[in-house]
Amino acid sequence: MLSAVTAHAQVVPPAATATVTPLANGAEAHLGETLITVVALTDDILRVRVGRAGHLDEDASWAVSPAVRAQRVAVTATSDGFSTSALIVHLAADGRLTVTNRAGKIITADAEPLKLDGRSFTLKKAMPLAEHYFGMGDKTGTLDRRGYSYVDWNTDAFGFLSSSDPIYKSIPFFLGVGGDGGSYGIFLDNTWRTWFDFGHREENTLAIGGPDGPIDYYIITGPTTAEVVRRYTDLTGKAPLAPQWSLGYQQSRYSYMTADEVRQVANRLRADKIPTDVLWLDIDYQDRNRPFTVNTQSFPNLPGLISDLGGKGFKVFTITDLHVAHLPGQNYAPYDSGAAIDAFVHRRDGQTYVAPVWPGPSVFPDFTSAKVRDWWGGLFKGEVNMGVAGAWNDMNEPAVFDTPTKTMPLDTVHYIASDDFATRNASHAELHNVYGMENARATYDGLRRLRPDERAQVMTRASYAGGQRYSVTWTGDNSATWDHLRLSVQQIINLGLSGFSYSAADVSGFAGGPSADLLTRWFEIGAFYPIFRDHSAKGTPRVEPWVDGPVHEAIRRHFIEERYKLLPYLYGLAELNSRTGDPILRPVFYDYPQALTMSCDQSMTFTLGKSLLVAPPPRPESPQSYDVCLPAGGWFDYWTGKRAGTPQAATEGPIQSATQATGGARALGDTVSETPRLDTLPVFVRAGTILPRQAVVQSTADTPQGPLQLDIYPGPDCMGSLYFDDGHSMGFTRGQFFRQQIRCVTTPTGLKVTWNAPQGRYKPWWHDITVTVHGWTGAGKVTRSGRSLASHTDAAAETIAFELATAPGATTLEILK
Ligand code: NBV
Repeated sequence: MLSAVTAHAQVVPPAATATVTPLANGAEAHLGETLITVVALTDDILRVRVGRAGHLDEDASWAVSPAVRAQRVAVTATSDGFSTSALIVHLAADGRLTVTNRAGKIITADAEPLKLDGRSFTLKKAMPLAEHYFGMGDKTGTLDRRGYSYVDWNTDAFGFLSSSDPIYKSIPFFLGVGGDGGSYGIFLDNTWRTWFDFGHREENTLAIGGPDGPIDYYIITGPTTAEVVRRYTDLTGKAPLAPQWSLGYQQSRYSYMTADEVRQVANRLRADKIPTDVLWLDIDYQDRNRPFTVNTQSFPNLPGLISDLGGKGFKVFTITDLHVAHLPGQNYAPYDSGAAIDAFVHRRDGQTYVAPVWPGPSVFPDFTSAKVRDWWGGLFKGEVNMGVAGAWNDMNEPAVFDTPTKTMPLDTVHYIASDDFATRNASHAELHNVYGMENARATYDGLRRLRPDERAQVMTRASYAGGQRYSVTWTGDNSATWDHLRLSVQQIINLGLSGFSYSAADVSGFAGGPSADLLTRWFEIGAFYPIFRDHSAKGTPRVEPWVDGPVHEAIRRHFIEERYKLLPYLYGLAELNSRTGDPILRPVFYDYPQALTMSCDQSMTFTLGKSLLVAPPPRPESPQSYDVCLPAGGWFDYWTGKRAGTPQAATEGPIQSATQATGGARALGDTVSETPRLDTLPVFVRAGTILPRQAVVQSTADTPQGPLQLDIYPGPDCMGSLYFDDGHSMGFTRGQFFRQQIRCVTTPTGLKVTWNAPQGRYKPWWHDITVTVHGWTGAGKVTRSGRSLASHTDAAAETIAFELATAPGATTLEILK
């Protein structure tokens, strides 16, 4: 039976039988009027395009650059398709597509032939029982998308629930994980209102469709999940390396209403020794909510304020919404200069589209025109001159007041003059979902042009696939509930798998007011978010770290400080992300595929990089004990530095077996039982980690006092990397960085630690290094090139520690029993 979504769909005329024709880099099939082409961009990435009336739609994209789309790899033709070195592609007589690996295991297969009805389309894919689905950006629901359906339509979703859909972003990309052929992803590059149904309406059928737009999708194969995410970001772009200060703690409020209030908050943060890097100014710093203005009554000297704050180590982010106040003839430069170049979106009758948002009647820049983006980016000159560090683009779904659809009419006319699109008018129905991304792109490019040697950062609310090239994001107007705290972790994990490595959720919840316990727990978990920002709505109780008294403040400070200690590790992850696309915050199965089949409730568990596993209570409001399944290989407790659990093979008792063996030192993972306490959060370190940390600073503007700390947790594949640069300029692109790999191997006599020669020309802040080896019992002796180094063991802590007075070049140390 046809589901409701596809009730009007018709099967492509049954008389048609495909003839498969080889192409230089793929194959094509003609089915009556329909043309299906499959080409191999690489051995692991296929692009599938369907032409409805014998020819393909325009080959253009907001997400995938022309150079990437032009990539091709040689293929071998077969009777019904082709093969690459990794994949075999079959096109059946009815046009159904099946992709297998070279061993013949199915990666993804059409369950039914494509259905077309006019411009609308439905693709149905097989949905093996073992497969689970992730990605799709900030979508709500659960971590796993199986059993849910979603619509991609960027929506201002104030007060959204964990079942609301659609919300702010449209990232039409998902991963299938757990199937026979390995992990894969499908990215539908269609900006119209599309939908994805993961077996919700029709059991075990994955259906994808839309009313219009190109049928143009990429099959990205792994077989590992990490390879799929890396390849998805090869297609849609890597996030630029963030400034280091953006990894610090950030304090925001809608709104700090006056300069004095901002100073008070800043002073209290410093007085209470709450490390903080960024303060945010929301819409009330502006004159009557007009973008690119300042309310000089309440902020009489904004540049002076920013400079004073800078002196105390704070950066300032200001909000600049896209809606320009409609103020013709009133000397409002953003309107006048925009009108002069016809920069605003039009109504169907050719008039400028005017609609109410924060400033009152407003006009909307046509961000799909390169000329308009340039103009918009140039408007940030004032902010840059004031010393603003980053820009916040809100409301860019775009949100419009007083209309039931919350956005502009679908027939509003945008202008496309950009990238390799044909220059043309286009409806809002086509461009709605990319509007926010192009707004952020205009802002980002503007900031980069205005300050060419500084890294730029833009925080956007709405976006599309590839938006990570221009912006970081947050999950919008969440609420101060335990449910939202839970949801935030799942959203940030899925955003990371969807290219957005840098995301935040408002710590405290935007709407409502958290209990003291909820706020404290949110600080603890937020301290491990990629972007850590406390933000709350007007009219709600205040939620700065101190609001519930000294006991709560001390716990919150402790976690904020811990984040600052971890900055060398976090910044290393940011740098890795900029090259590979590996998310900073990941689902456990990203690096440990066995986690997918573990018995514990893993819905709140995540890893930061491969080495740290953070395991909040799966029901964060509940005092009940819970189990944490640690992947095989061995783990240490981050807080005590001691081994966590015991190998199941070695002992019974409180430790239960986890999953199937995967080889390695500890074939079976441990299960650790945790009893929630408000002042603690279980965090584990992978055995085989060399973790760099630093002394606490009050902001990244301060130089950490003391040595670089390296904690070695011996285990399989033991390694760590050091990455340092100046944290803010583009110097790292010209060799101004410091990179060093360190490895360790357990030997019969102890441990061998090898430093590779460092790369790059940057001199980091540290001179000496304190090395602490964990899991060390008994006496020990450290030697470097045959000479002994002073060391001390701590039997209670099970460590041996020593100092290196000078940063080692290529060198090997031995720590002997
Ligand atoms: O600019 C005000 C708020 C902002 O604080 C929030 O983070 C955004 O998501 N903004 C929405 C507009 C009004 C929300 C009620």
